[in-house]
Amino acid sequence: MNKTAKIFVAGHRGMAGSAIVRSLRSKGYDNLILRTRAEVNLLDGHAVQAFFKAERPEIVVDAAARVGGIAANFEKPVEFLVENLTIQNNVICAAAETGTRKLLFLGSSCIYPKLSPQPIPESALLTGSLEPTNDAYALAKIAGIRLCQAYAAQYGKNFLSAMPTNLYGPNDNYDLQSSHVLPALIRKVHEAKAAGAAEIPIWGTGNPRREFLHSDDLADACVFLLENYDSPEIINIGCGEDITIRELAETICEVLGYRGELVFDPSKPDGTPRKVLDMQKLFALGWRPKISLREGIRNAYECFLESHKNLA
Ligand code: GFB
Repeated sequence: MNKTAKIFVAGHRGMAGSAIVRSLRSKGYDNLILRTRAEVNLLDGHAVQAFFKAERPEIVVDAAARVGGIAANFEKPVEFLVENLTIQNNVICAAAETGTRKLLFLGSSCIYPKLSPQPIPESALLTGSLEPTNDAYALAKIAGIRLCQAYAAQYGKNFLSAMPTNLYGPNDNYDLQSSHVLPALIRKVHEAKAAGAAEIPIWGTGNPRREFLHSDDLADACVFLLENYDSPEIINIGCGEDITIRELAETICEVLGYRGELVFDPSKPDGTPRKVLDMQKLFALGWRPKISLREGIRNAYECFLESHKNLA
């Protein structure tokens, strides 16, 4: 990929998009086109088409999506389905119509069936029923994958789709109702420690297993794919290692220096029992993650403190 290529990163203010922008810049890609929602609302098809016609980006990374944790997905399936279908249709179709040379669409590990073989190979897609707590989001992402593959098959477009595992990092969402587990637990542990509380509540049984990847590793993998991968076949992005939610909570308590008790609430949903990606395909191409979970949690906590210092 040419260092002067004109690259549009959709969703550049989100956790994944902002990490991809940092990674592109650090690798010498400076011709980035970035637009806030106020400048180009990706839900507005006319605005998106006008933007693509005016700018004609050579490369597009679609990291724009409505995202959220298990509760947000479960409570707002309409928004997760409609907004994600709309944004991705607008971006992918406009890119195709205005001559974008290569497009990377970000999916999610939740596209795979609830009871997939573990670790989950790319071939598990559409082989079984989805996890009900996030099937709206998963179905939208599956439609995005299929749209990229259809453009590749019908019009020869170099549109690829990558499936990131559960992500965390700078610019994460720390709202306790809508966030994912890792930022939620950072916040809960921080607040319990500050208040001298004896315990913290954890949703579910603590038994589900999840894989966690720092957004800077995700971004590094995305740039690697832009530079080295040209196939409509989906490809996983993870670290290939998982832990239980209980182990995650214990690790966060250790890193933040909190010694209270973990109190599990089984009335809250566990979601899918296990989700760890099979990383053979991307690892065989020569990519590896660099950030350990402890190091990543330390970094995420520093970012949390920085962004919440005015609230303290
Ligand atoms: O990260 P999370 O919200 O989503 O929850 P998923 C993972 C696990 O952590 C579940 C438990 O078993 C939760 O019950 N958990 C424990 C908590 N305490 C908490 C808490 O305070 N907050 C949250 N949020 N969870 C998401 C999908 O599934 O995976 C998204 O909903 C997306 O669509 C993402 O695909 C990658 O890992 O279950």
